[in-house]
Amino acid sequence: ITKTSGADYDAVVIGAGFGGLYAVHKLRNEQGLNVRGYDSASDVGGTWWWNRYPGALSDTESYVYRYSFDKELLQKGRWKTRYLTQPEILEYMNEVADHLDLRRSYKFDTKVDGAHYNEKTGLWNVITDSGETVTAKYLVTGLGLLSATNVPKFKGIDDFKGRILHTGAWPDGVDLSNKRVGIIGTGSTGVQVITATAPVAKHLTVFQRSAQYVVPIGNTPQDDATIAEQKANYDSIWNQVKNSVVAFGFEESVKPAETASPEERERVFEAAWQRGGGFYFMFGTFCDIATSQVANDAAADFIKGKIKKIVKDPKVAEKLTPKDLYAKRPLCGNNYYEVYNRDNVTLADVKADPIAEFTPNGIRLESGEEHELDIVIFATGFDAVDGNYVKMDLRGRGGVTMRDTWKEGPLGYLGMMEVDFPNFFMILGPNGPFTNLPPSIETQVEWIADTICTVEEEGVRNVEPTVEARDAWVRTCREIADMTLFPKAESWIFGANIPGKKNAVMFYMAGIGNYRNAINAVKEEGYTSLIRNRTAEKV
Ligand code: FAD
Ligand code: NA7
Repeated sequence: ITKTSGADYDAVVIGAGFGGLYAVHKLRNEQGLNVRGYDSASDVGGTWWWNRYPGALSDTESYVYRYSFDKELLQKGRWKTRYLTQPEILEYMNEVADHLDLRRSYKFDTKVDGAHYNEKTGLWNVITDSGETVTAKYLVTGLGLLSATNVPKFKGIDDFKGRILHTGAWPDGVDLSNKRVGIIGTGSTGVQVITATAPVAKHLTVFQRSAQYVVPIGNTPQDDATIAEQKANYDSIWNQVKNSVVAFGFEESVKPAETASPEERERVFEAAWQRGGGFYFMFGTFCDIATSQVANDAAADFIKGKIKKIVKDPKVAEKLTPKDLYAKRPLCGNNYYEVYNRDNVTLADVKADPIAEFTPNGIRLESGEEHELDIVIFATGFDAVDGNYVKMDLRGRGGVTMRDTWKEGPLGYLGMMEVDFPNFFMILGPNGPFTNLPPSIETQVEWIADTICTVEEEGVRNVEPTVEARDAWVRTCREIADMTLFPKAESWIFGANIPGKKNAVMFYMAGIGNYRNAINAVKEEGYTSLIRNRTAEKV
């Protein structure tokens, strides 16, 4: 790096999840930069440091929910089941941090309140809540796309005498046994925490606003022979993953359901139901479930049929049956619908009878029905993708704020850069790939590190995308999304879960293989879409 920049650090990295940790490794260990990392958490792990709720696990298969870049780490990997639980992932991330000696570059328990680009110095001023301000030439953000918690406001919440918890900020030492527990939310997190809580709580009341399509997770034990085979075949496994669509370690189907016979559809869906896995059910069965109404209806009808068979009380089964498309993040769970056959579980349909208020003893619905509760768990999700960016006081050229830049919805070039934010790189920023995330994170961090290396070699003072390139990328993401059914379902993928948030495309939905080709082309074409200034700017 040009040591003439005069900055305290060559790069500041925010976040110590999969993204931030790999960025610190690439920039510090491989490129020799002087790097400072921050995280508001007390240690490494990101998502897996914060989300300690009962039942928390990844639904990406264990052998591909990890970094691929380090063969030694891959061979050391330990797992017992098809999916990794939160404690196992956290342990893995600690192991990575030790193995690569990453912790010494971090300040934990430190939130970055803001970062301002100074055009005179060409540096970022990074302001933390510990009162420290540092300067850096590059700002790399791994703030997490499912990280800023969404805590809906309810009337009377301060009067509630019990305890309120959010799954995404779960404290240690919570005991749900023998308690009257309420869970608000039935997304991916809700499904996990509901199935884990029902067997231990005295009573569980689920407050469901949207009924969901949930297939079995199939978290089977993995025998040594399977694991040894996965480890022996990592080169071909990662090659497949990085050239696939959703990067989940299975071959996506190439067969359309539209033209399959009813018998074949039934056979394929039933096999997927027995196998388990939400992304597999949506993308491994047929190739058109996310794009064709006919195929989508077929998959949805199959799941609706299962609900009817599994849930004993027809009234409860009806409440659990979704009315909309099967076009949100695909969910899977451990005997999810069976939970509602338990005597200690009540389903409150809060779309039909909304939550009116919290009372000192629990939650009262608009009908007047009151549920007495000791603990209420908010499984209400996140202000996804841009949430942590607009929460920060992030200011680029001329003091322009990210909040303003994204007021009509988040933009972003290649999911990594933004106009008027020089020397600024996002990991999993808006309009990045919608996949199993570690391989996409690696792809982005490698591209960011390559870009920094190139511009440093060229003696560039600052780099940012052109408006044309950014707008074209955003347009491409919109066009691809519009080819799918996803924009027609209301979920966090398009910002629909946050009251007042503008509906916007936030992902590149053409898959990791195409994404890798697109960003590699930018590099191979000599970064013509990036403005690279070599001289001091006129201010
Ligand atoms: P994160 O892990 O979210 O890390 C971001 C970090 O940045 C956090 O530690 C946060 O404290 C820190 N931070 C943010 N803002 C600031 C600030 N201003 N100052 C200081 N620190 C800050 N993905 C999958 O691919 N498969 C799965 O099965 C899967 N399951 C999931 C289950 C749950 C419950 C959740 C919440 C997410 C899941 N995800 C899954 C998505 C998951 O977030 C990603 O896979 C991955 O962990 C993201 O890593 P990251 O480093 O980008 O962000
Ligand atoms: P999600 O998928 O956004 O789910 C949140 C749930 O909370 C969902 O069922 C919401 O209902 C419900 N919700 C949100 N606000 C309210 C209010 N005000 N009242 C009642 N119910 C509400 O978040 P998750 O954490 O489950 O999953 C997000 C991702 O993180 C997931 O992909 C995993 O990878 C981890 P709605 O559907 O909006 O009607």
